[in-house]
Amino acid sequence: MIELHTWFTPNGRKISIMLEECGLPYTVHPVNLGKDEQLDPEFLKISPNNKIPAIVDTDNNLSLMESGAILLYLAEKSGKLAPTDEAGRWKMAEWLMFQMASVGPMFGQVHVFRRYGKGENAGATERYDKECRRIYGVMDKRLADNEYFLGGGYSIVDIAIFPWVARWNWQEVDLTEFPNVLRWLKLLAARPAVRTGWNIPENDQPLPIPGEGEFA
Ligand SMILES: N[C@@H](CCC(=O)N[C@@H](CS)C(=O)NCC(=O)O)C(=O)O
Repeated sequence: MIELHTWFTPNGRKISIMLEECGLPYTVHPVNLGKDEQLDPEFLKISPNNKIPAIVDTDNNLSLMESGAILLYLAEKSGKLAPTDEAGRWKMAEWLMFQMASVGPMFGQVHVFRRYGKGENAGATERYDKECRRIYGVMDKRLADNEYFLGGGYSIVDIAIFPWVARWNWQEVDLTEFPNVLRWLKLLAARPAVRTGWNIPENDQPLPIPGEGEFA
């Protein structure tokens, strides 16, 4: 049984979506970031960097922080959503690192400066907007030649990137400028597991899909 410690943020949603997709049994332990529950000494024992998501696998008592590591673990445990051939596994490592090092940190800064900071720091807003749009361009090019991020099909890489792109409205990005990303976003948003995972822990932040309205 997987114990999932999470909140309804892009990094948290990666893992609830993965658990819904791979079918492993799990329980949800909400960590309310608005109440600083990520700083609770009990939580720090499983997530020393005081961030969600984190998991405990009660089958072997292993605890893990860092969403990329958790996705790899769950893929291996379930035998799902990761390529098994050598080249495919390295492409998975490559694009997963791209998500962890570029998409997450840079889009996160856009959310801070554009949404929460209301554009008050013009220099930072411009810097991260520019980098965010550059990254959208990289993803659009990749998805022009591939239905999903990996040639072998739907994988943990798509799951890692999806919750960040699904916040295109917070980033004030016009997705019609990135038509391949838009196609891919709609493809993933149509998956029942993605919609269920988006709403864990239950929240009032619907999933906005351009041209298709919002889904809870
Ligand atoms: N690299 C980490 C980042 C995790 C992260 O930034 N989590 C945020 C929510 S999306 C968090 O817990 N923030 C609380 C804090 O920084 O105190 C991962 O991918 O798991």
